[in-house]
Amino acid sequence: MTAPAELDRHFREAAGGLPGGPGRGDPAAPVRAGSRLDGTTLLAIFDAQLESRHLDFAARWMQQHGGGYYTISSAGHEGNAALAAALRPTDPALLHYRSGGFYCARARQVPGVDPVRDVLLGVAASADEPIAGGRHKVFGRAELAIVPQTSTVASHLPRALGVALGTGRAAKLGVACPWPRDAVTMASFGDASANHSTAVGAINAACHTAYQGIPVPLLLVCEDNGIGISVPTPPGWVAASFGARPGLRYLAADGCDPVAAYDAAARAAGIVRSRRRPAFLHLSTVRFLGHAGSDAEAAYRAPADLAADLARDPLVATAAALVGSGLLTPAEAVARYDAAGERVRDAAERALSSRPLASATEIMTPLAPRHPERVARRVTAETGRDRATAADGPVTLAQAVNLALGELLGTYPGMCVFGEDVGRKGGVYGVTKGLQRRFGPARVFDTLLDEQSILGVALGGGLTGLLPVPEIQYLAYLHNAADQIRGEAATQQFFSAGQFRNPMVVRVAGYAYQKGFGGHFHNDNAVGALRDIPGLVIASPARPDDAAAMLRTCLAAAAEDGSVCVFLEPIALYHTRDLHDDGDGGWLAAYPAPGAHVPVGRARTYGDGTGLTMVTFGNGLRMSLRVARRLAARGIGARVVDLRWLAPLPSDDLLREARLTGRVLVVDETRRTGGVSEGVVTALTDAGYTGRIARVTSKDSFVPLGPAANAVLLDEPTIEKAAVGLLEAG
Ligand SMILES: Cc1ncc(C[n+]2csc(CCOP(=O)(O)OP(=O)(O)O)c2C)c(N)n1
Ligand SMILES: [Mg+2]
Repeated sequence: MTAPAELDRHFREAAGGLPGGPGRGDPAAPVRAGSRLDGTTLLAIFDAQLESRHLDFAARWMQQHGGGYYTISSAGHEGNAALAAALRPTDPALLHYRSGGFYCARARQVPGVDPVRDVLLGVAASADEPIAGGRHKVFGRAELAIVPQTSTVASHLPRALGVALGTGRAAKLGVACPWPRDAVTMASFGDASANHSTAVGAINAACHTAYQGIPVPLLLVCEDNGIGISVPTPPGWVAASFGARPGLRYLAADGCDPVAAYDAAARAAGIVRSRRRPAFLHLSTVRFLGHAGSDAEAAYRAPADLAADLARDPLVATAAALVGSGLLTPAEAVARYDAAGERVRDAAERALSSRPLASATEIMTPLAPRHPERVARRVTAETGRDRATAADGPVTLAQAVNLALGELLGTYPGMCVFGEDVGRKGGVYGVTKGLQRRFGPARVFDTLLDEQSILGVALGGGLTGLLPVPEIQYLAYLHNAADQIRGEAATQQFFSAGQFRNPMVVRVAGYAYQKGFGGHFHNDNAVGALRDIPGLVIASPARPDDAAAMLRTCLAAAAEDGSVCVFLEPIALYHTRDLHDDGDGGWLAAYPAPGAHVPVGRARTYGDGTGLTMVTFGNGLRMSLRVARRLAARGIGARVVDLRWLAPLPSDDLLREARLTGRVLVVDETRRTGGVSEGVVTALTDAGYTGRIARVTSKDSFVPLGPAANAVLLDEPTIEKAAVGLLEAG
């Protein structure tokens, strides 16, 4: 491995040994014939690169002293400082983890930001670190328009697309956006990451969008060091993959040469800004210090390759450009390097004694803030305004959601409804019918068939001030994009101490019991993948009136608290009209009055029986109510609790209703393992409930096609039998 000491010695020798340049150069003049880069800017780039390099050395030194927790370095990638110089500090940036040069360069463009302190506090995992508050080592800062990223490679690219689309859309809709209308959104990533399906999907979505003439001001930057940890990228692959994509302008440059990198970046940024088309900037770089501090690079890289990389050190190249244009002498270049080193080392000593995160409360405070009173006030204020959409008679679940979406689109100017088939067709089940006609294609639109990109548009849109309501056509299709909710949406406030938020309400059609439309993918009941995501709100309405009221709550919580909400709609109940008997209209309900809402985490109880408490949700509610009537005929009084929220669970309501009977039957249409009932039983036990508990669930199986589905899904006879059994047991 190229060790820090070796890298340090090489720079001193190479920069110090540069042939002297001409007499004093003019800092205002281009540093190279035909280039747009002037001397002052190149000096700023150099200073940023020096800081970044010394930050990498300091991170290792801090680790050795037991006070540093992150050693993935930017060494060899410092050419990205030129990228920052070619962009505006108001251009939103979603950065690769080797972006020290970029960060330090952008910080120089904004008064009051000390990038050295920021980065070192991040390495120290200090609570005083300005963006993540020590929760992760990230490059991010609101003042620098840098949105912090997680460690999942390429997972930020769908979001970047959403930011690029959102900046223009927010301006069009008159919604306040943190970034200007003509901003270029920049996202950088590594060469191996470029192969990740998330990257490929997002880039494809950008091309697909631009191909239709829709503005996509997105600059994609691949920092290609030729390797991903230990696996080489086939030479030429990145260019071959992205060099000739329809709708994507491809530019390449030597990322180790600051002048070439700057000129290419300026050209690319200019194209994106003026034409509102995506561009792919391919910068070749080198990687020093291995993949991370623990990486024994010598095991998989030949000494000759390491030596070849060293000869391309971007810091030496910048020093050479400065010396060659008479802006510095070789000795001055080295002195500047040493001065930066001293500054960084001083700051590193201070960072070692910085304040760590102290408690779970402190860590979790920004995770998912909740202000129920403010949410309630917002619902009342907002929905009181638009009464035009309220229906006269009772409505179905699908109609209620449709009316509520219309009401809320009329209420929140930044709300956008989008997904597969939601626009012209109005959704597979007609839930979004008529909304595009009423609110226009800027607010209600069809997307391409890619759930990761749909969620990415929401993730980025939320950052730009929009209130995204994406639709996932079926619950099964959420799973191939789950990381966009789990790793991205749900972590945004956590990793930015609440400075960035991506409010959204993800509507998902789900659960089983569809008649005549079978198979696993249309009858998925797997909610376990959502229930363990910290901070996520999961709404699971069953009744039409609750659905509308809960959608109001979710939009208000998203607007007020930046909440990430998943709104699970039971497909089988969309058009259900009756409860007990044909024609009884028992599953219809009046559209809720203006201002009515359901607070997050509040259940609803039906009946006042004292024999047992049936705890349920979704299709289970209808089955339980039907069973309760039959039990009543047998002299058994049941009360039925509809949870309505699967996260956070309505624990207080649950405990109260459980204690009223001392016998609880959990009626759970999801699976026995990983399903909702496990959480309900645990919540009751945790709260000190000591009565009886039983549960009935669907089988631990996928749902087969046709009538065979009934063999694995929970049904009413099973519920009834369990209820009777519970009473017989005492
Ligand atoms: C989705 C995902 N899979 C695997 C990893 C583990 N991982 C971290 S970095 C990396 C290599 C990335 O290489 P490249 O994109 O070329 O970036 P470089 O480190 O070379 O700059 C891998 C496999 C990850 N962070 N995320
Ligand atoms: Mg790489």
